Amino acid sequence: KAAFHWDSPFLLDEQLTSDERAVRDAARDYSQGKLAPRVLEAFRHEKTDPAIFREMGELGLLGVTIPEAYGGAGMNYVCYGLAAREVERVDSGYRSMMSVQSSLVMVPIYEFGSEATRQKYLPKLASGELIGCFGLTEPNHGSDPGSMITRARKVAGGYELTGAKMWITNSPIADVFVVWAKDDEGAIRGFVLEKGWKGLSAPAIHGKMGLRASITGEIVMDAVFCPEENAFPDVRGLKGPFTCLNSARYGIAWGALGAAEDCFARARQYTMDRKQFGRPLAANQLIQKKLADMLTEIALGLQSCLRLGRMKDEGTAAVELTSVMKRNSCGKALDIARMARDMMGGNGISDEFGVVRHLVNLEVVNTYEGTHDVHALIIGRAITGLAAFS
Ligand code: TGC
Ligand code: FAD
Repeated sequence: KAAFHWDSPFLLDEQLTSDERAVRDAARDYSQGKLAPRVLEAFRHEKTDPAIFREMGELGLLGVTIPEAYGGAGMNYVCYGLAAREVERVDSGYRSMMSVQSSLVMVPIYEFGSEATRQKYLPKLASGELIGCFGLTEPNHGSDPGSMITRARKVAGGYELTGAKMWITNSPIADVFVVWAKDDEGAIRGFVLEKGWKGLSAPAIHGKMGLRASITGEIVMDAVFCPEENAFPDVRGLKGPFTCLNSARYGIAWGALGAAEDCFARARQYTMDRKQFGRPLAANQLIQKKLADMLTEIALGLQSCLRLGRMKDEGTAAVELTSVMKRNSCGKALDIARMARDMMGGNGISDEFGVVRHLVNLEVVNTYEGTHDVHALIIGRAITGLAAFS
């Protein structure tokens, strides 16, 4: 009789190559060894340690899918997903820092930048010497970025950018800003700005109740001059930013399940250890049902993420499939974190027990990169051919 493994029912390991397992192990060792010991203080005091970018860079965790010629790791999408899962097992904020740098800053520079722009920025972003951010959302345009009002006016030798971006991960500590704005013809274009350029500022947003280990801010542009060579030359329209989101949303699909796995493991251990009515909580049917539900959703979710990763690597993944997985992983992880919190009673409310931090983080993860409902509408449009956005 084959043995059942509650922590990996589909034997995920056996479906990975040795390279993929090595990336996963390196990301796990770093996350558990270096990130886990500092997350509680970082979260409590809303402290983002910029050194984390250099640490991740040294390990090759920034730009996992970017070719080695540009400083990336040149690995496949499965590796990227496995790394996101390990980092987010500790905290969604740390995965956020990694995925913005990798998918939302390095991917557009690699996909849309000129050769000179790639050479100038990618190696230093890969090493973590430079920190990047991605500005799409505006104060009045979140789910509907196509209505953005930030403008890039053509001037001699480049463009002048005016507008504001809101809720931007990494922006207060960023050196490089990938921002999206409409040109004189009304077409959305991408621009690479640098810290210190006249008219550019990035004030921090304080008081977040989730994702507190990851700094978030605004990007304020008051007639910022961007030279022609820092505008992406060819890409126009939402295809530009959405290409980056396809990669980041995929990483989130894996990452959110890493957070869910941590909640599941903690709830399992807690209910095995804690006794009420003279026996372990885990001996009760209601508790076992919750554990069974958690295991089932995590196992099915991880298996589907692996399949999506393989399809991305083969080039057969439709973008809507990423919406299916981003939405499923975030929604299910949020349910699992809530269940785990409940199973740990009063202790579950304490940040020292880990799960409530995942819970409030996952509220954010369920919202950014397209809300749970917006992804339902993307899937609904693919099913019916009818767009329900407006
Ligand atoms: P729609 O008509 O759907 O598309 C306009 C153009 O874009 C193309 N396109 C895509 N291209 C590549 N990949 C995709 N996934 C694409 N989806 C659409 C499409 O083909 C079309 O091209 P063209 O050439 O025909 O013009 O545009 P819409 O305005 O109707 O879209 C509506 C909707 C809801 C799908 C879209 O706006 C949306 O996804 N909204 C959600 C916004 C969002 O996800 N924002 C994320 C901001 S970044 C962030 O949150 C980072 S957090 C990071 C962290 O900390 O980890
Ligand atoms: P809204 O679009 O106003 O949505 C509010 C509610 O209305 C949601 O429930 C939504 O599902 C619903 N809704 C919207 N439209 C419809 C519709 N047509 N039908 C039915 N329901 C609808 N953005 C960046 O560009 N870069 C970043 O780095 C970044 N990092 C972030 C970090 C954090 C901590 C947070 C909180 C956000 C971040 N975001 C970032 C922004 C994020 O992508 C947006 O918050 C998200 O896209 C939702 O936009 P919104 O907040 O304006 O909500």
